Parts: sequence; C-alpha cells; structure tokens
Amino acid sequence: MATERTLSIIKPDATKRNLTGKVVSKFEDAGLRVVASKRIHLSPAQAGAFYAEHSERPFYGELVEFMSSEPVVVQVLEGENAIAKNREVMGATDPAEAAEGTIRKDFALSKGENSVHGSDSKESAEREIAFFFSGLELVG
Ligand code: DAT
Ligand code: MG
Repeated sequence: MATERTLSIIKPDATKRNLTGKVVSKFEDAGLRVVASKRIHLSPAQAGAFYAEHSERPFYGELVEFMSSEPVVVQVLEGENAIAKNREVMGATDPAEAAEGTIRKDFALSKGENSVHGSDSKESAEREIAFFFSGLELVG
C-alpha cells in the first residue's frame, strides 16, 4: 500500500449544521491526516466546473445549486490507501444504503445532501486537488 492524497469536500448541509468538526474527527479516527484545508463559498460556475463529469445527469442542476448554496470546507487528506479509505469512511452515496458508523449514515440528509465528497480514483484525486490547491498549500 502506498501513501496517497485525496480531495474531500464537507458539503453545505454539513457546514450549515455545524458538523465540520465531527466530520473531520471521522477522517482523523480512520488514520487520515488533513494536510490542507480551507472554507470557501463556491459560485455556481465553480461548482459546475468541479462536477463537469456529471453535466449530462438529471440531477446536475440541483447538485450545482446545492454545492453553491452555503460554504464548503475543501481538504486534502493523506494516508495509506487514502482514496479508498476516505470512500469507506464516507459511506454509500445514498445514506439509506450507507454502512453503520460512516459519515453519510450518521449525518447525510438525502442522496443529494449527503455531507461529503471524496475523489473516486487516483486520476480524479490529482485533478480535484489541483482544482482547489496549489502545491504550496499542501503541508504534509
Ligand atoms: P459520490 O458523491 O458518492 O461519488 P456520484 O459521483 O455518483 O456520488 O454523484 C455525485 C453527487 O451527485 C452525489 O454525492 C450526490 C449527487 N447525486 C448523485 N446521484 C444523485 C441522485 N440520484 N439524486 C440526487 N443527487 C444525486
Ligand atoms: Mg463521485
């Protein structure tokens, strides 16, 4: 196993309900280290660009509107097998299908308002980290 970095977003439904600390604790308890973090309010254009791969999906408009509705916390998480580990800690997209103890099981409101984003592959992790952070902002 290799040390990896992955991009995480704590979504508007979670920042709005003051759950940032609880979500970060789940990452840290799983052995993931926060090596970069910032709170930002995405414009609809920025949220749309970040989720461009979903632009043909029926929920795209709703997703862009939601992601730009309130501030988010974007973070880079580092650790052994960080990409898969983060997906595990997040739980399934639909909280009704998420395993016990996962972030989405404990905090998500619905399939759309599901508290966290996490990169799904090495390629998307690289692209998504570069979308939000410069090399200087990554502090191992
Ligand atoms: P994930 O975030 O688990 O990687 P995804 O990449 O398939 O899931 O979709 C990106 C986001 O889009 C997801 O976190 C929430 C939203 N979404 C996905 N499917 C949806 C649906 N059927 N209805 C509403 N929102 C949806
Ligand atoms: Mg995804």
